[in-house]
Amino acid sequence: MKSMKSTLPALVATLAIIQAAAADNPIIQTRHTADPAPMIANGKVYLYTGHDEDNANPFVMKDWQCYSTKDMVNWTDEGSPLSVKDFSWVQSDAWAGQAIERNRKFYYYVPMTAKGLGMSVGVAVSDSPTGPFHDALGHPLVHTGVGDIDPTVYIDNDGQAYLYWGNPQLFYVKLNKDMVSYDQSVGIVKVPLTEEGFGKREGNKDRATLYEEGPWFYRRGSLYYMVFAATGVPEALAYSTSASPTGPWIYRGIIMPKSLPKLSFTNHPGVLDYKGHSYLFYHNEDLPGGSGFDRSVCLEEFKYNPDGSFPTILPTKEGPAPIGHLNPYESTKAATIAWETGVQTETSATEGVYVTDINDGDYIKVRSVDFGSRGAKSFEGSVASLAVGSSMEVHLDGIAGPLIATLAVPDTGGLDRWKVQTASVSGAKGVHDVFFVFKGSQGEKSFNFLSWKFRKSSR
Ligand code: FUB
Repeated sequence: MKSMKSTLPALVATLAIIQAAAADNPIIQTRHTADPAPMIANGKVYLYTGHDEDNANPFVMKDWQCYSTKDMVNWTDEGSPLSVKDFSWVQSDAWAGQAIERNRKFYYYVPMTAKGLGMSVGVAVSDSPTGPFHDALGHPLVHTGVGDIDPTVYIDNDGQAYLYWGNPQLFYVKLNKDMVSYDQSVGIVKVPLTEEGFGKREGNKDRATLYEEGPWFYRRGSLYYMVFAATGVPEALAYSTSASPTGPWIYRGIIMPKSLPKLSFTNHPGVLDYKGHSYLFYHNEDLPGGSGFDRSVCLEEFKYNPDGSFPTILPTKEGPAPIGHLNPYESTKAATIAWETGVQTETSATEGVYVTDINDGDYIKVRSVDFGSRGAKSFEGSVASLAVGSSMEVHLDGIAGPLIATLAVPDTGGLDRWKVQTASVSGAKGVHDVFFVFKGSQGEKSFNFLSWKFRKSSR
């Protein structure tokens, strides 16, 4: 009979393989995120999210967050591009916004509670998709007094930009070319919420259609889409289409049903076509500590039906497959993460976003890393530490998969004193998921991790 000792390595290896194939939804694990709003710029996807503070009830949302990716699985934390503190006229509530690029400037439309006024939509502007954004006006862009939340923005092929928003009403304005004012001759238009346009809701006189909130407006081919949170809480995702940007709308059905396990009482769509693939972003409450007020952004790939209609999209634990490989020979921010356990991110004024709160046994997974046929000969990590004896193991395809490098992390003189450490590498060829497994000598906060890269073998 084989001893337990001899079967253990095989068991560990099997578990490691299962781990590598495991789930990557929710796509952000370092904090609770909500209300996803994807945007393409510079060939990348930028994902703007709300930020649910931990243990909130009701919502506690003070700032927005930004992430970027080129492969739809590894998300780089770009930090917080905007906060309610950036608006002098705002009291609280960094709710669901959306950003868009026009003439190399980025405009971020966000709903917030204005002092003495209630929910209003403001607009912030930046030269970079990752911010910092600045209040463009010093006052709300739109305020009707009737549920001015959840702005969605789109620039049509003829250059006309539209901003839709609202709960329980749906409003729009035609934005001027400056993107921070709107056509006063048209004014604020209230969309007729008809049964034909937005479906029928039973038993609610005040909300007779399925439209609730969270509109996501865009054009695909000749069809305009209004995807929205539907039915009242718990919310489904549904959609309507139109031949024109201003309706009339035709209700087309439910995309993501409500009351599925782990979905939160709200939901919020973000829809994107990128590199020939179609994606639906939404949120659930599936992270540890999750709740209806501590939500997490998730992602599914889907295919439109040939007539442009949506299929039913169900939440998965897996999320989408990678659509590209990560180049390990370019410097990569440590805050580029497909999945992690235990770590957090913070932003330094000089270095940007780094990984912190590293405890013994925590790990980061980076997916689909292409080492090429020659493979890697060394690994460099920029780290900062106040302790001696910490290290970082680099494994392939699982936390207990093949160990290709061990990086010693010395006392660098401070948790903000960065030092590039080097380790030799063996056995890294071809495409693999890479796992950085942290070994802390001091338990909590053993060291900080800023960036990494591999060096290629010469033969
Ligand atoms: O995140 C706060 C609010 O919850 C959003 O504005 C709504 O869309 C809902 O997700």
